[in-house]
Amino acid sequence: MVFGRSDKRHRPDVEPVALKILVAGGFGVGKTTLVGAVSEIKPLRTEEALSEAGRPVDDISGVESKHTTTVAMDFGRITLREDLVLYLFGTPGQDRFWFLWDELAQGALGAVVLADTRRLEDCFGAIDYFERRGIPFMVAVNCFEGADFYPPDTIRDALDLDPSTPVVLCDARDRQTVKEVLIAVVEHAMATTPEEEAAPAVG
Ligand SMILES: Nc1nc2c(ncn2[C@@H]2O[C@H](COP(=O)(O)OP(=O)(O)OP(=O)(O)O)[C@@H](O)[C@H]2O)c(=O)[nH]1
Ligand SMILES: [Mg+2]
Repeated sequence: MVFGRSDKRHRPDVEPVALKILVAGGFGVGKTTLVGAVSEIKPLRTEEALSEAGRPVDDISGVESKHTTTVAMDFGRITLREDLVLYLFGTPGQDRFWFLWDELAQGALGAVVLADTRRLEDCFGAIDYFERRGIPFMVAVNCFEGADFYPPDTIRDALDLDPSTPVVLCDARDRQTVKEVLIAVVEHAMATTPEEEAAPAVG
């Protein structure tokens, strides 16, 4: 109950549902870029400089302009609809941070696995992780300049994915294409998750 001059007219009619979505994929594939491109809050980043000591393990081929790497997570938020807010959690890309994933995956509705066709194998680990835990996921190919173009069906075959797993092309720097990816992952997760789990209590 609200008394007096309520600010009700500024409020949506329903309390928004908040969903947690993971953004995963190999090292340097554009996870931090994707979260930053759509987040309506200043994204929380945990970037550290790539170091000389890390050079043998941090393969920056294809992303030579890369000077930092995520060491814990990215965090951002986007309101997809008045009644639907997504909290985005970007995972660290490097294998030495796998131990953080179980924590990040807690309560996630679904995941976007970002892929780069120049090194498709880098996303195998993320795909295995979500398949093994039954977390609905989709693949978004981040189209870097100079990378060969493959149609989504070819990529789905190459990754040996279930035919129902969405595969879309995007540009991690472009808000509109990233939004389409996020809509696709929510729809896919809703379609594959049992109803009582997919619909969190509202209010
Ligand atoms: N050309 C191009 N460059 C991109 C694109 N997406 C990301 N980049 C660049 O690629 C580099 C890697 O991007 P990040 O967003 O840091 O990648 P990440 O997946 O978060 O990396 P880690 O957290 O270290 O695994 C950065 O220099 C970006 O500016 C893209 O779509 N096209
Ligand atoms: Mg990152």
